[in-house]
Amino acid sequence: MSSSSSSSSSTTTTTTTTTTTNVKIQNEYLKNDETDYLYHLGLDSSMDLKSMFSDVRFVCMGGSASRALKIAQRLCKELNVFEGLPAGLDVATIGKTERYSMYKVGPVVSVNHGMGMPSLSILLHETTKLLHYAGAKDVMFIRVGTSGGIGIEGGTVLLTTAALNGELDELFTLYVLGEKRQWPATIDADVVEEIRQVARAQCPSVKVVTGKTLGTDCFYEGQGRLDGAICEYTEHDKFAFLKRLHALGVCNIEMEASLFAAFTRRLGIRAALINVALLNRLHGDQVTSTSAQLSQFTDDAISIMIAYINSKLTNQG
Ligand code: R2B
Ligand code: URA
Repeated sequence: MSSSSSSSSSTTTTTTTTTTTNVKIQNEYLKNDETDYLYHLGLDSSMDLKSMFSDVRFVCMGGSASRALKIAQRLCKELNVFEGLPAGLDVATIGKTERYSMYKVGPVVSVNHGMGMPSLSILLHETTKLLHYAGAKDVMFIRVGTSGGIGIEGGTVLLTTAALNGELDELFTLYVLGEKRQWPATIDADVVEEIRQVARAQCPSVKVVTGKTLGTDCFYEGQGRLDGAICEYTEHDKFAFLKRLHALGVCNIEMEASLFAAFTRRLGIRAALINVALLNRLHGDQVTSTSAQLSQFTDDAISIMIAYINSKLTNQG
């Protein structure tokens, strides 16, 4: 784990990208003229997706619909390239909201992905196809979420460098056609460093660290908690597991990182994971912070994300 917090230097990385890259898909079957229904989003490829989404440069993803709304509302006020909505108006969802709530503020989409990788997977596939059909270029996906820290206190923001699966490998595992498939689940080190520098300069009061993340399919047993409805291991086993994770450089546990890192990597989409810890799992399992504290924790992670987006949009035009 490396750490940067408060007071120090205020250098902001500026990287200029000169080439443009379309959002790619890897599926020969979709290269025909039939309409592709993005069922869970309530959108389809026969719509004028180009006029709606071709300018998208960032997709912000968080678990809950209320976080997607909060991010959209903050983007309206804080995004350098967006002049805000006329007084009295609020942001509105796009498509249907049964499963996901999507908003667009200038070149930034904010959408929730639900809890866990199955829900995130649907969103990643459909959002990627949406942006592909729309002809969007140089798009970056950012997950801003919550997690349980390992050796870091509640309120600390972790920038993930690599995500581990249940076997503690830096891989995402998925069973496809009855076979186990695995892909690397790392995050581009340059992206991590860029965000760390922006955070240090723009959000100096937030404690920010970099490290690995364990992505699990279960909040309770999968994360070694002692407070689930079922627990078939001992407290000793739990701490041996957390210490093993810590020794591997894992600083937090959540439920989406491995898929997020691997999916974006497979399609060459720039990606970042900005997760705030809600608690230090070495001290307990229950999330006991007040709602005001929890809200501040996520606000801080969102502030870092928006500062980073602003730095990129300002530097690259
Ligand atoms: C973090 O928080 C959620 C579980 O409470 C899950 O989506 C995650 O990754
Ligand atoms: N989200 C998780 O997945 N785990 C935690 O401990 C806290 C939030």
